Amino acid sequence: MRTLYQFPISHYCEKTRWHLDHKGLDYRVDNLFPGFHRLQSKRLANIVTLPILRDGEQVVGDSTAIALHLEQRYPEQPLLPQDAEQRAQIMELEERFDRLGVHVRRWLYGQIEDWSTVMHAMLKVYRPWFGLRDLMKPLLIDGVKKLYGIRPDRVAKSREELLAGLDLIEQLTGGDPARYLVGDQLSLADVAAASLYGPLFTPAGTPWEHIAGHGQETQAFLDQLFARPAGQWVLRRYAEDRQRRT
Ligand SMILES: N[C@@H](CCC(=O)N[C@@H](CS)C(=O)NCC(=O)O)C(=O)O
Repeated sequence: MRTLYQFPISHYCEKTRWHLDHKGLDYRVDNLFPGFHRLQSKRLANIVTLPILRDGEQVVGDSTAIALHLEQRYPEQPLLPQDAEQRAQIMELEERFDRLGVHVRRWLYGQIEDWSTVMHAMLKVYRPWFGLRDLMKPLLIDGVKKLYGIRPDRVAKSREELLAGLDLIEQLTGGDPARYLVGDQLSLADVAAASLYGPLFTPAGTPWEHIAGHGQETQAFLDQLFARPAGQWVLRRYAEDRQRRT
């Protein structure tokens, strides 16, 4: 049996769920409590971040390493083509979008004015533990801000970076939301780009759907991003290529 150790709203965990679902693999999720998760993640894979996948005897941490593990162990429904040149390009993009995921996260957290819906989405899967879960909220908000470097200068830099990532999607697809980033099939590059940019576009059925703690100015900016071919591309990947477990 497979177990995905995750946080529901993490876009890196979403990337791994997408990989697993694409290959039609069964798994159970174990939602670790943010902060305390490190005790378990260290023990499981000697890392501090999630996702981590237990696949039978094997434990693999980091969404890219998990993706490669799944490609190797379950070659059906490949997300990496045979062609060596395309594979190299896809892996380069996969890693590039992984780095951009950090900027998407920092910029978005930097826009939050009302943390209630974020905290609700983050913590609703855990038991209330006699009110302890809710008492943790202020600590978690503070922890998130420190951990992800939510400072005005860094948030502003992340905005530039995330825009450069959207430019890259448009450049690679020629501005056509129907096209894939490399070749004519869904690959690890598309899954990385779509899942890691997903929180900006809140596709239906994702954990980000009902999160809305930002102000009007941010919404106006997001509306511009929605209208761009890259925004439509993310939504299209979700609509057409994101198979979900039933
Ligand atoms: N490169 C890692 C990044 C994963 C990551 O940043 N996960 C975040 C959640 S979005 C995390 O676990 N943060 C908790 C922490 O750092 O303590 C991957 O691809 O798996």
